[in-house]
Amino acid sequence: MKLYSSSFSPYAARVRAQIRLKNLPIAIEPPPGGLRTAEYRAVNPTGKVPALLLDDGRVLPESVAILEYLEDLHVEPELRPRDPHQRGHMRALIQIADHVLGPATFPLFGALRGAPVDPPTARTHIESALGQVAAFAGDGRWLLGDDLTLADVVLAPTLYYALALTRLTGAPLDLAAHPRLARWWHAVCDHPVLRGTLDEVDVGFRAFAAGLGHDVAKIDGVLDAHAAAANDG
Ligand SMILES: N[C@@H](CCC(=O)N[C@@H](CS)C(=O)NCC(=O)O)C(=O)O
Repeated sequence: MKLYSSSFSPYAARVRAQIRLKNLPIAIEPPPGGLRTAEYRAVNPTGKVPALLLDDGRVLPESVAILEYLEDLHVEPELRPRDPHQRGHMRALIQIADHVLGPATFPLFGALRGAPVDPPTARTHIESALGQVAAFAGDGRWLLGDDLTLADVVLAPTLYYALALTRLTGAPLDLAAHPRLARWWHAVCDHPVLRGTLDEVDVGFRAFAAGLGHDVAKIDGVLDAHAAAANDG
């Protein structure tokens, strides 16, 4: 099997983290021909990353579908709670990541390219999305308790972007205002696999933002949990 991935993609990062957590023999490669190319679309018609190429040549797109597929195929270590309610809860957090928090960050990608976006307004939407995540987070080290689940794997790169984009566009998110999530971010940044994967995202995103002329020093410390509170610098 092969995972087509880009370092900066929060969607691809989820699957890379899962592959490493489960120690799966899946090669991680850039999309053949590059994103949006005819060559890659011939392999994966969505043209997006991630996509999983199976050994028989079939392709599975969409990060959450890939995460669930790999969980079904390789159960250990389990990244889905066994309790049906907890499992539903995990999926609800994933939906919030993809349909609420992620989309709240999208305007700030536009802002990086000069679109007329008001960063404080975007930050308000992000804050509200984080409120939803915090409201559904349980007690314990991870979002659903003491065990790491796909909810953590999915939300970690999304929160990275919420922190990095708000800093870069001049309306930094103050994670200290969300103590439950600040505590969780500590756990994420301390976890070797999650941290290593987020470091890749960080390197890729910095290169992208620097290419657009942004001062990427503003992102320094995002992955140092103790410093992830607002940084006006
Ligand atoms: N819903 C998809 C989203 C994937 C996605 O948007 N990937 C971006 C990179 S972050 C991409 O490949 N964009 C290329 C394009 O839109 O052409 C998933 O969860 O896998």
